[in-house]
Amino acid sequence: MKRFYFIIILFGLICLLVFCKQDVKEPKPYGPLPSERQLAWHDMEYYAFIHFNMNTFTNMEWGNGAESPSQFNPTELNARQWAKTIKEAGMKGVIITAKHHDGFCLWPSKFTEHSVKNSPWKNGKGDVLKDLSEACKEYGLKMGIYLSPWDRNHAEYGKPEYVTYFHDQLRELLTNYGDIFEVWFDGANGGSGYYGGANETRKIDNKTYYQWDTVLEIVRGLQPNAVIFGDGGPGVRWVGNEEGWANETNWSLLRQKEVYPGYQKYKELRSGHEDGTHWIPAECDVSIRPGWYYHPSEDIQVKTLSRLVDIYYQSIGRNASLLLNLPVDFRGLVHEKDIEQLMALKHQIEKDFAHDLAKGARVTATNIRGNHSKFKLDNVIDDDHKTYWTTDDNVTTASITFEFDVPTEINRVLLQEYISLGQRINGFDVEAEIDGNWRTIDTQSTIGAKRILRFDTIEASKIRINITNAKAVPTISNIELYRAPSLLTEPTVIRDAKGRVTMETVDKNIEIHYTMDGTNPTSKSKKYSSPFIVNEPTTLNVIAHNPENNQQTIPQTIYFDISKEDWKVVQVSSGKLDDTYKIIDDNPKTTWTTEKSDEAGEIIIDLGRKHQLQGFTYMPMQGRWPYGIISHYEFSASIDNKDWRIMAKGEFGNIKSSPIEQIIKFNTAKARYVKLKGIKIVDGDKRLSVGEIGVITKH
Ligand code: FUL
Repeated sequence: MKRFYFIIILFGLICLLVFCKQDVKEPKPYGPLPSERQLAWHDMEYYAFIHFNMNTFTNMEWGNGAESPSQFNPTELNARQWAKTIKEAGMKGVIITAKHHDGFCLWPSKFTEHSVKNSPWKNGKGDVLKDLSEACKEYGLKMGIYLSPWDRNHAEYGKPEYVTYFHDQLRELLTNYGDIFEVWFDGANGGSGYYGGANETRKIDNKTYYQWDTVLEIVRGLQPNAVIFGDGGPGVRWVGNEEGWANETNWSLLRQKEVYPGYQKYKELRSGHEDGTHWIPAECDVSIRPGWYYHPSEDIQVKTLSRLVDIYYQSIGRNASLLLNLPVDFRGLVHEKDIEQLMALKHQIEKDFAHDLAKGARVTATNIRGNHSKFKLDNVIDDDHKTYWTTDDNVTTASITFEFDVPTEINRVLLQEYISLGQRINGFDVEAEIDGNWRTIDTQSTIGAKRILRFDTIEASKIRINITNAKAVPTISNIELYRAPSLLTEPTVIRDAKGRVTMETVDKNIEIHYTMDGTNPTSKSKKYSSPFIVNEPTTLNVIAHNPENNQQTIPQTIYFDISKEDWKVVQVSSGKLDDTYKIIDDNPKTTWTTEKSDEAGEIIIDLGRKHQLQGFTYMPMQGRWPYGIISHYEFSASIDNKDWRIMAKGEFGNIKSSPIEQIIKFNTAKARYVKLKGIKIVDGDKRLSVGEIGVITKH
């Protein structure tokens, strides 16, 4: 009998369990939701922009439309090299400037003569879009197109005829090159241009002129899976800067009706609109160099690893995607320097996310929806982004705790909401139990598709994530915890005009070691701790060393000549005298320039005492738009500022393309005064500019 009751009770319990389980439903979706095509786009995360077009050959950022197709002539164009690079860098696709504002088309459009078909490249038989789409197929990349609405070449720009042309070209691009994942429309618009020879200014109404409804129909009809990028989407929105960052608070939502191409309050796009009416997530577009297009002078300005790492965390780590631009050069190749940095970034990110510590931890939560396995906590560590953890209805605050067997070092937390049901969380913090005490590590607002928090390494026995504010029950598909290694980058070594040498690394856990006797530095060499004085000619050999894993950078050799403490600029042919300290402040970033037309600008410096000179250095103006760079010089020396002897005269070869420090040696002479004269200035500019002047002494 007893056995009978037992079976009945057991049966009852099983029924109850089955009944309860069936009762646990998915939470209701909340707010605007992403479409299937947007969800596929979210998965892309990191993809390349390629700016390559007429501007590559004219050394411009914006051509005015009067360029001739004959100027487009890459010598080694190889789209497979682009695709291979992009794939190896860990990116999932590429968007190409099929047509930029100057109107030149990289494909042989049947609607214009202003295209590759009239260029010398492949005798007019080439098609860059075709080459790229084949290369993308080969390397498993998705392809997108940038088609500038503004066209400074087209004679009918501003009239309805141009809009027909724009739509026709869009159809052509969306028909002939396979699947397109994103169509990119730039906000820059209207203004001066060539316009078929009219050379005038034309204004259009950004909201109405291009007939965006028709554009949408064309894209949806021909490429239903493509998202449309614009200031206000409708598929993906601009992030409101071209520097590669979103705000920490970042909603994938916009009040769509308010935002149009060329939106004035574009800074709002960095956070989106919390009360947005549509799902329109942010994309961070940024170039690996200062410019979007290739300029040889920017070969020395490729973004550093630490800058790229910051960009990664401030875009992908802040609920946005990263569209990183590679300015393909005039050979038609991604430049070696850019590849080097791309791969450095890839390897660093791989190291940062090498070992997920959440996987080995015990996980508990304050609430699990219906205690049902469908919403179990394992879902946040199971690598399946389609499963998620969530809470009972009306429970919008909850905590998830990870407990380690032994205290564990952590400096990254990665979180993902299950966005198919909407973006819900608007407040969370991370706490750590350190030596038995709980400490708040970070307090933040939104999560979205992906959020990564970076913080100083802590050793914790538990990590707790508290959802403190959610618009509806939180749904979390993924949580990862990492201990990323310190970022090992070359140290920056600077000396100021007083001879004070300062060394710095981006990560404070990295050590700097150096020698001053010409030997190779190792981690056993003198460790840098605070600034020191170098007044006499000295060669420093420097490395950065990571004590965590014993890795170090390749030694850098830095030469400092006599310090400039006693120097004075005593005469300049024009320009402000009280600004002349910028010539000798040992800071190449500060620039001094002459003010007016100065046929042969010159600068006289008093070195304070006599030295045996055997050369001089000239650092041209740095920065994005330098001017006044000396191309032909004359350098003289004097004991008394009266009798002058010309020590060297000539040309700074290639200085326009490569504005780096120029080092000119001459026969030794004793002198206290030196004079640099600009005989010719780059581009025939009337002004003369100086980033820095130095001397090389004999010792
Ligand atoms: C801008 C354009 O004007 C730039 O030339 C570049 O194409 C960039 C991606 O978008 O607004």
